[in-house]
Amino acid sequence: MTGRDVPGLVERARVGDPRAVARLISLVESGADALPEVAAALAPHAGHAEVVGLTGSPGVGKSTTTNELVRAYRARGRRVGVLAVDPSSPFSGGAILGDRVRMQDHATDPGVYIRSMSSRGHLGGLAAATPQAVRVLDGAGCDVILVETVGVGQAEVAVASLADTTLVLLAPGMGDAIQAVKAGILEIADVFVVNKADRDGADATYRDIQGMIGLGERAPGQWRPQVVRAVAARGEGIEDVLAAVDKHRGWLADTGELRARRVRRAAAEVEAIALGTLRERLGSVRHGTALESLAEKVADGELDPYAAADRLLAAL
Ligand SMILES: Nc1nc2c(ncn2[C@@H]2O[C@H](COP(=O)(O)OP(=O)(O)O)[C@@H](O)[C@H]2O)c(=O)[nH]1
Ligand SMILES: [Mg+2]
Repeated sequence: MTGRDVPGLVERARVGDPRAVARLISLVESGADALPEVAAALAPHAGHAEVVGLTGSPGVGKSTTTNELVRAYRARGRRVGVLAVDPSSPFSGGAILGDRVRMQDHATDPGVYIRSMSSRGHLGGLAAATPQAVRVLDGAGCDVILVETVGVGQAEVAVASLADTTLVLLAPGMGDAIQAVKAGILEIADVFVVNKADRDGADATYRDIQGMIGLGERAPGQWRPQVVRAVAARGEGIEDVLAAVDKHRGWLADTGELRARRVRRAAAEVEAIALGTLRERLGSVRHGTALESLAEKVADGELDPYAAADRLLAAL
């Protein structure tokens, strides 16, 4: 492709040029052909940022909390990146537009980089683009990267596998505590934030979730999810959220779990890339002869499918 000076873009991003950061994220969003080059240029600069995921039902207060966390981290002098990921939205409207407006608080702060990502226009899908976008922000010198995902099920799990620390937001009266357990969210949450604590029922939600955590079995030395109350709309409880995140961070570092998580994450990423490549190659075989002729043999009972698969892989 012409005019794509990836190493140059990475150099500019590293000194805080927001246009270079934007360009790099666009490159990783736009698809597979640019990804290897960008990833290679970023690799020496990765691994510095603390990645914090925020997830929970729509309307629970993720963006409001993210906005307040940005403010709090900036007050500590840290550079912050925000990725607002909305896998449910094929268009960039609705919630994401609202997020953009809210995030205008930080629009002129050079220490903050904010990007919304929807599922629109991702060849490799959000699941492939988001970790690369995190790498871009990491390489660009962000100390903290907040990843907000509107989540039900899969998306939440995806955020958890991306983040060092995962915050799950709940709000009173949404039956969230119960839903959380059903959806397996208890396993991914490092910190629960009972937001909208100004509303009736917040204490009950707090008690519910504490009760659920109490029921969970935990080996000695394992992390016990923290539960924090907040009124994000008024900036209340944000210091407590930060304290819980820091505590988790300390635990990650002390136990070696930070590296273990990152290795697991990298393994999943490498595996996904390898499988994608493999699928592409198999696809190209399909139009040729190898898969087709093997398939004919299997269909005619001349070969069993396992032997055929072995032959197919050997031919690659
Ligand atoms: N009462 C109350 N409303 C809140 C609180 N935090 C956020 N909200 C409101 O809840 C709505 C949804 O918040 P938003 O941050 O966009 O939720 P998201 O969809 O999870 O990102 C907005 O109208 C917020 O102003 C809170 O602590 N208390
Ligand atoms: Mg939001």
